[in-house]
Order: sequence, then structure tokens, then C-alpha cells
Amino acid sequence: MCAGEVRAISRAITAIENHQPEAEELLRLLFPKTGKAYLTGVTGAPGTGKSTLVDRLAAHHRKHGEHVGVIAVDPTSPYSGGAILGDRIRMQGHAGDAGMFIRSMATRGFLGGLARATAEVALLFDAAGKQQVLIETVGVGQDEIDIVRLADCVLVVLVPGMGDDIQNMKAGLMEIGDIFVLNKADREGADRLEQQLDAMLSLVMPRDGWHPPVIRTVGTENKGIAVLAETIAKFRKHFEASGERERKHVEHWKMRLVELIESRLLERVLGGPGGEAKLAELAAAVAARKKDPFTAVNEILGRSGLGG
Ligand SMILES: Nc1nc2c(ncn2[C@@H]2O[C@H](COP(=O)(O)OP(=O)(O)O)[C@@H](O)[C@H]2O)c(=O)[nH]1
Ligand SMILES: [Mg+2]
Repeated sequence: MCAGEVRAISRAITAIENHQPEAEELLRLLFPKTGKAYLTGVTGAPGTGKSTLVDRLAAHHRKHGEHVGVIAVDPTSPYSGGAILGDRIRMQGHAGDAGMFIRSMATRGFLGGLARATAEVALLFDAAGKQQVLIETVGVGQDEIDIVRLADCVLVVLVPGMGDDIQNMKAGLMEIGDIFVLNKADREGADRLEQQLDAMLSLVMPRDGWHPPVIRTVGTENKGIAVLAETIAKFRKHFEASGERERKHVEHWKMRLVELIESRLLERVLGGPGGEAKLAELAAAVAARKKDPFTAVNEILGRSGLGG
């Protein structure tokens, strides 16, 4: 793993995805070797060009001698092909490059949450010497917001033509963006979108002295990628210099520890044999008003010795 061996990384990720007990032991052993990778989250609506940008950013980092790990989280079922296959094909330009590792993760049933699995894969990449970790998620749900909150720097990708939707844009997305990427700047309406974005961002309070900038890119033509990478580096420096980084990391681990406690408890309560069946049975009883939800929860907790 630490030598960055591709097969070892693959196997470790599979262990995490399948929630194998060895995964935790592995992460425990690897943890002291982590803390060096820089995590960039890339989020935005489907089709805005996130995969294209991640691909170009990855190539940029590789050109500068940095090792890259990519995690593509996509809500599309792996069986439907679609986006995941598309990502794989597009990123095939890097095939055979040992300094680059790409993994698509499905959003299907991760006990303990997708955000946790993503965070653990990011830790693996970190231990495997990937200085840059890029995480692509579709900015639709809470799950995805949780994922990008793991990142050191969050890019929110927007494209012209969605200008009128910008008012309806999730406030959450607006708040988590450290850098706004105006991709498909080759398209009509780029100026208008930039104006709208600027107007909107002028209302957002700068966080720790950082005003989120808007960077124009044309992913397909590799335009603006160098500026984008420089802006990410600038953001990184800004935080390292201000001492905010420490505080942010403590906040980050607070959230992660809560998540771990949650998933550990969930596993203990529902993970055992018959756990899911018991949950379904009690849910049916509550829905039919045969039982109140508080009694039901006490019953479930009692099963695992956690009842009050
Ligand atoms: N015109 C134009 N098309 C782009 C640009 N960036 C990406 N695309 C295209 O937009 C489509 C969706 O891109 P993709 O990276 O898969 O978007 P994702 O769903 O956000 O990951 C693809 O056909 C890309 O080739 C751009 O800057 N300009
Ligand atoms: Mg994509």
C-alpha cells in the first residue's frame, strides 16, 4: 500500500466497500502515514463537466510530478452503465500511469454511509503517497454535501444556461464553495452567469478572509485549468498561513468521529443477523399504530444491550 502498488490499493478499497473487518485494522495501521494529501472536492449538477475538469486537473498535477488519486462518486447504479462507464472511458488517457489511481464508487447501500467510505478511501490514497486527491460528486443531496465537506478545498461547478436556476441553487452549495468554476465558458451566457455569481457571492460573508473567486474554464479545451490549479494552491496557502487549517482539521475530525460513532452504533444495533428484518417488522408495527416509535426504538436498542 505505502509503495503505491495498484493491486494493493484496489484490494484495500474493495475491503472498505464491502465493509470487511480487515479494513478497519488496515486503516488503523496506515493512519500514522497519512495527513499529507490535499483533498479537493468537485461538485455541481450532472453534466456540468466535473469529470472533465477532474481529468484535466489530474493531468496538471501529474505534469508537476505529483501523484493523484481520484474518487468518482456517482448516484447512477453501476449496473446501468451510464456515467460511471463514461468516467472510466474519459479518464482512460491516464491508463498505465502508476502515479494515478481512479476509483468509481457506487452510492448503493454503504452501511455507515457513503461519506465514510469516501473518507476512508481518501485516507488510503493518502497513505499510498497520493499528494493530490480529487473527489467528484454530484451536488444533489445531503450525502454529497457531506462528502465534499471532507475536502480541504471545495470547487462548485456551474455552467451557462443555468443562470435562471441560480436563484434556486441550493444554499448549501453556495456556502460550501471555496472556489466557483464557471465551466463551458465557451458557451453563450458565460458573462451573464459570471455577473450573477459575482452579485450573489458579494452577499456571502468571506470565511476567514477568503472571498470565493469565480474561475472560467473550458474543460474540453484545457482552458483555465492552470489558473484553477493555481487558485487551489493559493487557497491552500491562505489557510495554512492563517492558522485556520488547524481549527478546520479539528472541526473535521469532530465530524468524522461523530460519524464513526453513528456507524459503529448502527452496526451494533442493526448489523447483526436479523437486524434488518427486525427493523422492518417494527417499522410496520409503528406505521400500523400498533406500537409507538419510542417503544420500538427501546426494543431495538434492548436487543443489543443498549436499552435504557
Ligand atoms: N462545450 C463544452 N463542453 C464541455 C466542457 N466541459 C465538459 N464538456 C462536455 O460536457 C459533457 C459532460 O461532461 P462531464 O465531465 O461528464 O460532466 P459531469 O457529469 O459533471 O461529470 C461532456 O460531453 C463533456 O465533453 C466545456 O468546457 N465546454
Ligand atoms: Mg461525472
